[in-house]
Amino acid sequence: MFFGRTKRNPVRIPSKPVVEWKYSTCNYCSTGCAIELGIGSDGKVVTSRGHAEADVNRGKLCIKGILEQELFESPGRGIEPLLRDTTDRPFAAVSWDKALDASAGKIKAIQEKYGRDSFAVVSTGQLLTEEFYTLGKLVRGCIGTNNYDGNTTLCMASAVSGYKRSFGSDGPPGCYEDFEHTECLMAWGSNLPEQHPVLYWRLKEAREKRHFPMIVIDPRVTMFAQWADIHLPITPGTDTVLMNAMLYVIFDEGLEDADYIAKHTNGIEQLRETVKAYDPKIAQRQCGIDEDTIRNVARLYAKAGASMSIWTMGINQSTHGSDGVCNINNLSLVTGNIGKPGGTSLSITGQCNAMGTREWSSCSGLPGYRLLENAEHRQEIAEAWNVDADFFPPKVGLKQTDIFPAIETGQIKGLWLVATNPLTSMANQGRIRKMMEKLDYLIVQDVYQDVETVEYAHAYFPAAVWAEKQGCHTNSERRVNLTRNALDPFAQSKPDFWIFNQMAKRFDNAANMSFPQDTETVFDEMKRLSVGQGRTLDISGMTYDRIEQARGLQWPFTEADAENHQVGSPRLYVDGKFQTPDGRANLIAVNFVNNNEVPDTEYPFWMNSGRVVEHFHTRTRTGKIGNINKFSPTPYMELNPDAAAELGIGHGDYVRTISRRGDAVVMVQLTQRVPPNMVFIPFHYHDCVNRLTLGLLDPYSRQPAFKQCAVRLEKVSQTLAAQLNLQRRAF
Ligand SMILES: Nc1nc2c(c(=O)[nH]1)N[C@H]1C(S)=C(S)[C@@H](COP(=O)(O)OP(=O)(O)OC[C@H]3O[C@@H](n4cnc5c(=O)[nH]c(N)nc54)[C@H](O)[C@@H]3O)O[C@H]1N2
Ligand SMILES: Nc1nc2c(c(=O)[nH]1)N[C@H]1C(S)=C(S)[C@@H](COP(=O)(O)OP(=O)(O)OC[C@H]3O[C@@H](n4cnc5c(=O)[nH]c(N)nc54)[C@H](O)[C@@H]3O)O[C@H]1N2
Ligand code: SF4
Ligand SMILES: [Mo]
Repeated sequence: MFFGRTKRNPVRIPSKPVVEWKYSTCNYCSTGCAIELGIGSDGKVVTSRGHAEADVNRGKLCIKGILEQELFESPGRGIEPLLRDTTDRPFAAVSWDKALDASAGKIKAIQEKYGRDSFAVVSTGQLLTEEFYTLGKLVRGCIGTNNYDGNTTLCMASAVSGYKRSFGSDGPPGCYEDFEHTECLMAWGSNLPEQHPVLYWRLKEAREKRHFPMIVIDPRVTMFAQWADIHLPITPGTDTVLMNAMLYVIFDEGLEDADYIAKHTNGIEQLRETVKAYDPKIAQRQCGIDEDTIRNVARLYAKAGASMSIWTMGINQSTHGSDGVCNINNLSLVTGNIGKPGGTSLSITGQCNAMGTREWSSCSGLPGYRLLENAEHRQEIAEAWNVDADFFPPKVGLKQTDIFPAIETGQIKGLWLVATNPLTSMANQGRIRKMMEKLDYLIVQDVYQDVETVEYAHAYFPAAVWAEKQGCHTNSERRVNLTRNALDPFAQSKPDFWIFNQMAKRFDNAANMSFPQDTETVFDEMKRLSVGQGRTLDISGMTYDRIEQARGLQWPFTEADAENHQVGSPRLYVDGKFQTPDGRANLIAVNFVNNNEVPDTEYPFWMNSGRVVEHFHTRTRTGKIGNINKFSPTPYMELNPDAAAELGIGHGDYVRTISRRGDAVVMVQLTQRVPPNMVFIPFHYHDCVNRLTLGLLDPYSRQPAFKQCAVRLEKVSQTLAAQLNLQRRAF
């Protein structure tokens, strides 16, 4: 018996003959999946697949990775360089020489008039490592501004700062394989199944083979929380209280690893003293997790043979971000869970190459984790680059979140944005807009010419995207992986690498320096700078071919490792020696001070923000791929049905969301995922959540607390709101 049509035409999938497979690494999240791009007879990419032999993803890709090849010819791509004198005039298309000459001229004129630091550069975590290194050489060695940072300040800065405070150096000490050995996993403020889907799949596989307790700490009932054994719906911003209460229980019940503490750490007395004030009886009232559960979780964690913590933005994007990271490290250290299989403190990175920029971009110092504050380091790099060491500042300059206020106060007059879209991604958009208006000169270098920030640009540089370039990424487990260029750059766009090299030629210092024209030579230069010196970041044994053969190699990877056919180093600090002067890790006592904007009678809801699986950041890429954008083309919020009923708001209604900074009209999706006093809004949409956010800064990392502020909701005319949102839906 047939229903519907009796004569069915079978679905035909057109064959896509592949002439060659090109090796590549996904350019979205930091999981670092290896991709093979299938090139057709016309030289175009016709299909892609996850690399079956890559340890990271073992053939898998998530929805973003599998459709990533559709980006190459997506709408809005930058075709040619654009210039204009003032932002109220239309752009004129110009040659690369003209765009670069004009921009270099403006940079120099601003610096001559207002000082070298009056021109700032803000980059990203999404370029290739060789590009980061070259940009660092250009900015620190030629342009010479100290106001140079990246969007990683919105993202990983607290993890970097916490690692440095605890272990004396940045660098996640664990690896994905730790899932296969751990006996207890705590996930702090991470929604792994949506934000790192293939990594979540690795975790799920490990738990299917051998069950171990999984505890998810998140104020929302995320997909991750739903699959956890224990979900701790913490009061926003109070993770450090919960951690202190766990430490209280661990010390109170003698569950610590006294031997490890004595041999490998400093600061135990202060830590013991500080956590005395966090008896779970008292702490439960602050963090919203009841006393018994705190004790239970502390025991599970401390008694397991190997325990690990992973975390992402629920910790980093907080006024206590850096302290939260130190306290996660404290939990690991006092229980001896560092450097052993399944026992670690692993920050899950965000962007595909946020690690590469941390290692090599010179944003927070000099290449290879060198410090501007260290005269020897300045001298080493000065010699390697052939620059006068006095040209380098002896202290690191402003972070991205301080650069923008410095535009407001007139200290900074010019800005070069590389692969970041701050008009949508920074907190308090209204204020950012005012800041951008004040710039004498703005260069935007982006794959797309329709990104919001271009509205304020004087110059637009069209960049080649991902697999139109060649170079490396480093993922969350320190694995360096390669992208071979599969295609030529679109229209007149150019690889960022080429743009930096061309810009360098226009600065006097470059005459005595070398800017190699291919990324492999740059990689060799980085290798030389990574050798020995006692730092963990050693890539001297890697080559492009070896990386491709191994489908990614984890640093440290020395020449001796290469000769011994090693596959890289899965873990750091295996011997309990840290990167501090005496080789011991620091236990950092952390006190909680409640300095957030919290809900009150006027603004009764917490506003939480973050991501969904189908979109990436400001949607410049995923918003253009129909099969991705269709899942959530409209800005929406998660709202609890009980709260909605009280306000007379229905599913699918538009509401005006108001904070002390601004307002945004957002569609309501009713769900029990959020508690009645919270709304969650994905941050992917322009003119949406970041019109509302406050973005208080962490004192150490300068990272904004995107996850906490207070809002109220108002009903609005549904017809007007629908019209407004229709305009915003599509690019
Ligand atoms: N699909 C997709 N994947 C991505 C990205 C993307 O845009 N889209 N971006 C990449 C990047 S750059 C990053 S940084 C990562 C981010 O990855 P995640 O950090 O996993 O993602 P978020 O949704 O920003 O935040 C995670 C969770 O933090 C919770 N949270 C909020 N406040 C608190 C709190 O006070 N305490 C705790 N414990 N949790 C809290 C939120 O409810 C949210 O569920 O994702 C990467 N992967
Ligand atoms: N409210 C709220 N705000 C947040 C967050 C949050 O959770 N909540 N998360 C924060 C975090 S963790 C992050 S990482 C930031 C991200 O914020 P942004 O960095 O502003 O976001 P993206 O959309 O990734 O911007 C990257 C830009 O680079 C372009 N691009 C891509 N590839 C290339 C390339 O190869 N070359 C060049 N030149 N351009 C390229 C893209 O088109 C895009 O315009 O947002 C932050 N903002
Ligand atoms: S999990 Fe991350 S790296 Fe892997 S395909 Fe998805 S977006 Fe790309
Ligand atoms: Mo991020």
